[in-house]
Amino acid sequence: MQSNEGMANIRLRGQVGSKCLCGPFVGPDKGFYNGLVTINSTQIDGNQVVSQIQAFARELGFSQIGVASVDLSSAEAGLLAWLQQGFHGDMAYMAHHGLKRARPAELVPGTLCVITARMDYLPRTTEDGWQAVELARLNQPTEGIVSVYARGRDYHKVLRNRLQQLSDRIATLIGPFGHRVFTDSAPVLEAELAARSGQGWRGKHTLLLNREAGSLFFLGEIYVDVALPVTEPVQPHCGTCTACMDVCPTQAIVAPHRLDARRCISYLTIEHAGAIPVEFRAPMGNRIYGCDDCQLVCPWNKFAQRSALPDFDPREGLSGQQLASLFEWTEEEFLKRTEGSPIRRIGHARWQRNIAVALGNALRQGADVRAALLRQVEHTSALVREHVAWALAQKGDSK
Ligand code: B12
Ligand code: SF4
Ligand code: SF4
Repeated sequence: MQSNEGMANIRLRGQVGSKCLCGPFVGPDKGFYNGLVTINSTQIDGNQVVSQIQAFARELGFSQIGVASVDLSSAEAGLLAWLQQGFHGDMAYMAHHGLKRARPAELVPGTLCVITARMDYLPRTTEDGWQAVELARLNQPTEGIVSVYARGRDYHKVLRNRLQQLSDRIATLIGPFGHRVFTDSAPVLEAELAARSGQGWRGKHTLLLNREAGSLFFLGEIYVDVALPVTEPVQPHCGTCTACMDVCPTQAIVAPHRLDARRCISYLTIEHAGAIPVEFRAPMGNRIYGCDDCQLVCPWNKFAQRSALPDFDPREGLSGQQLASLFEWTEEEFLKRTEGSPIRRIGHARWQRNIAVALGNALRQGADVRAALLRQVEHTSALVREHVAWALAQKGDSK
């Protein structure tokens, strides 16, 4: 999925003399002793504060709240190994901040703990048996598949806004406190923080998984300068299952909990800016933005919960659409239709690059899509032209 981090880096590069990505908190002094949070010389029961935060969070559409400590030192070696193997590909932002990603108190000095939040995104109108419906789409070569998370409003906007509202409500409870909200917007090990605070366990596909909610939820955090009592992690429940690893079309899950992003269709269609390596074009099938396969086959996703918010309702034109008609969108139409959607970030050329690959795959399966491709052979983007040429070279039965 496309992270906001790249964009945040660009914005923050202009900060003169700032060594830290985010400035330190400005807020009153706080301490924590025997479950009591001391704020402005008043002692409050930390557990009660956390329960109250849970209640606020539910009203705002979040599904669960946790509290993690800032000690992620045991994750540092794995993070470094992942980077050293080059698994991040050209997501330079993943390497930029080194170990700050695993050190919340270095990213935001003064952080004493992290409030973690998760928000379900399965659209409200989703029918039972949706996993089978989504898997069946993969066998409709002329249909373009946008992954479920990206069919509605951009989650960065939804979560950031609601995490800020949550912070404001916490302030009404405990008074002013230092905080920063994040959702995929800064060097933060989100899944790791969520796992440590009991939001679920890390599946073999690396995503966070919950017994009552599967994995179709987003994560967000509030770094705070109040030492709240941490919430306990849960046991993993993958057992001997390897369904996600077995189904992955590009073998991106190279070992349990190890993802080589360079092979992942989500990375290739969203994060990667250049040409899609030829070896991955056929396995992409008709996936044109992100990929859900490892989640669709996960047995725990039969417990995935519908979102409490209308924001993730699918927009017209982003599911059940024919590739040929999506390929016709002009840049203007693309910008109009993807306003407020995460898809907008990849831009029109990458969108068309992805669709061209899917059309080539459809052509190979005998679909009559040659005319749609021929209309774009003179495309102004060299990137799109090359993918169109590849697509037309796929052998099919159509004339
Ligand atoms: C970069 C990124 C991607 C990349 C890489 C994904 C990855 N697994 O690393 C790409 C573009 C492929 C991607 C895809 C997707 N993403 Co994404 N992504 C992120 C991002 C920005 C950072 C993840 C990260 O830190 N990776 C770095 C590795 C090192 O971290 P790690 O997996 O935790 O690894 C730990 C261990 O497994 C071990 N380890 C890992 N590799 C190795 C290798 C070796 C050799 C060793 C020894 C150890 C080791 O060490 C690490 C530390 O303990 C997060 C947001 C955030 N800031 O956290 C969202 C995030 C993880 N993505 C999210 C989503 C929804 C997706 C997609 C489902 C979107 C889609 N439908 O297309 C897919 C799912 C693909 C998948 N199976 O993971 C959600 C996940 C929510 C959830 N329920 O868990 C997040 C949390 C965003 C959010 N705020 O909601 N994503
Ligand atoms: S998102 Fe798709 S390509 Fe990436 S690991 Fe999961 S199944 Fe594989
Ligand atoms: S598919 Fe199986 S192995 Fe993969 S995350 Fe789900 S339960 Fe775990």
